[in-house]
Amino acid sequence: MPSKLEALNRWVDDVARLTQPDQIHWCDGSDAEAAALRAQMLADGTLIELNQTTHPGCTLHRSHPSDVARVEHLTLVCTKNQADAGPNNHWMEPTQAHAKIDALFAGCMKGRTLYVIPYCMGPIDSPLSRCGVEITDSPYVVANMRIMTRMGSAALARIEREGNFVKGLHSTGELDPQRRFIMHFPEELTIKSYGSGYGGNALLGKKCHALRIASWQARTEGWLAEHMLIVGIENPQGQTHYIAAAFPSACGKTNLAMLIPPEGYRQAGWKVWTIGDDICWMRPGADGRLYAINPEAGFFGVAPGTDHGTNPNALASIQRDTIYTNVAVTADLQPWWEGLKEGAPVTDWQGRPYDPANGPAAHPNSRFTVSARQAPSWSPKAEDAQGVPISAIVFGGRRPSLVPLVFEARDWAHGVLVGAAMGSETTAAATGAVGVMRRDSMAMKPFCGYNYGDYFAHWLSFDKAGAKLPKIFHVNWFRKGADGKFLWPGFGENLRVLEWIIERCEGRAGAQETAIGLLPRAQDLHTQGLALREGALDELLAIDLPRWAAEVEDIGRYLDSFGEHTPARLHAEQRRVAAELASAQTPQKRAAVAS
Ligand code: O2Y
Ligand code: MN
Repeated sequence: MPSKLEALNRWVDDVARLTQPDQIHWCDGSDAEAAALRAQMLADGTLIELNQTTHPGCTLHRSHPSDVARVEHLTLVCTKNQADAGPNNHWMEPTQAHAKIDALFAGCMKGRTLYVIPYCMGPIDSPLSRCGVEITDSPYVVANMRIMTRMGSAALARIEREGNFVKGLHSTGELDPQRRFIMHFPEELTIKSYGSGYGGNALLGKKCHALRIASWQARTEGWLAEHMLIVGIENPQGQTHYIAAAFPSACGKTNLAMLIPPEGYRQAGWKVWTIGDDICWMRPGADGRLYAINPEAGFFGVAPGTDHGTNPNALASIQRDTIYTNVAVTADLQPWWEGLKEGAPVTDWQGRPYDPANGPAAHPNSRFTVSARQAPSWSPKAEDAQGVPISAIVFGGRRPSLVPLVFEARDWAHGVLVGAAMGSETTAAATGAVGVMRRDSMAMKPFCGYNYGDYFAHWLSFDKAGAKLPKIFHVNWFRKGADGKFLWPGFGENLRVLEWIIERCEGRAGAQETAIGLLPRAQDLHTQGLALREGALDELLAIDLPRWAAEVEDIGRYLDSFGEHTPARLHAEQRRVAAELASAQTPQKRAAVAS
């Protein structure tokens, strides 16, 4: 038997009996195995070799045109009681769900190889890490999982030692959108995914395990599994603060995780260290602080928009040994996407001669898969078994109006309310309805594996005797002026906001107490050398009290939507902020405080 763990062998046997593969391959994660799989995929057209002079080791995969993104309406959380999944999840009763998806799996691997991928989410020797095994019939998934996780023999050894693992069963099936499901059974620590070969639907270590299943495990075991980047900010004195930040998908998490300091900051000695760009697991340490690991080992980043100007570190990372998915290519087979200044597309993401009449050359959700170690900003602390101590948690969304550039929550419970209320206003491109508020609590709406009300209660439970919790902040890089233009330049300049956040954590920066939280005054932010428009900073730091009162009322209705699962403490916090806003609308001015 390939494994010393009887339960694992039994599960592989059961799956093989159901899916009937021609052969079974246990992945060891070796270079030889990766080379053989690559050769096989180049031979059968699953991968296309890109220009090996400009992009050594890089390949391109074109997914089925109907299989290009996560599919939230087909993503289910299957708990015995529907209330445990909550109104934030699509739900199916587990017995019915197993029957439905097992019927799809029956015989689906005939003529194919069944790959067994043992993997570890997080450093292989970390007590914060958790293991899983993905069974798949896709060699492309194997190649991606090798980059995105610690995969192979070392993971198998840990699984055999611990005796438990998350089970993930995946088949690309016929890639028919009518026969596609991504099902989660958190009570059984099991995932079943059928009919998609793409990203979050197929690389089961990522969203399915590290967020949906892990959030459930985290609640049971007293930790947090979050949709957050982790970044280290080193000041000129050589002290590094680690920040965990949650933004909804496609709001620039990878850019912030790999931020390049503005020239003046670079010269002064500021450095930015990337720990992770998408997922963060946090747990209280013996000293009461929260310690975080990035459970992933690579980046599955959005290609369009990545360039020297927006994310030079990402661009530098993906010049070699990268799997590209659904990008366009130039005449000399270099990868290309919208926003890349150099080169021009001749073949689009579907392999057709590029014609602007067919839409963008690269699919808007086209991706690169690359080892995190290839980022020039990659932090060696990302391998630390105990994780990094988190000084600040930052929430943010796309809020063209109302929400200031940055504010600090007055305490943990207020911070949980701020995270619960976060979200984005829709743009015309997304839905057709402009300016509609879509709340996405802690950026976990598509990823929380249980009832959001219970999740808020879990967050609140960290505030207990002995805890030395991070401060919580909210940022908004997307505020627009009356002319519809962004008021804040964003990208590297965001470090100025992070500097204030860090100095607040150190007790060094000033702030003004307001009804919605603590805001920097203009003089508290370092804006030297920044070409802001006249009045922009005042607008970025202003609070429109009547509109905020309406916002907080809306937050109250949102909390009500989770019924009795929403903790009373959070309702009380919402009422406290509403009352503060009501009293702030009287003429008395609130005192400005310096820390
Ligand atoms: O569409 C997909 O399958 C990828 S989704 C994704 C990938 C990397 C990081 N974040 C996300 C996300 O949707 O949040
Ligand atoms: Mn994400």
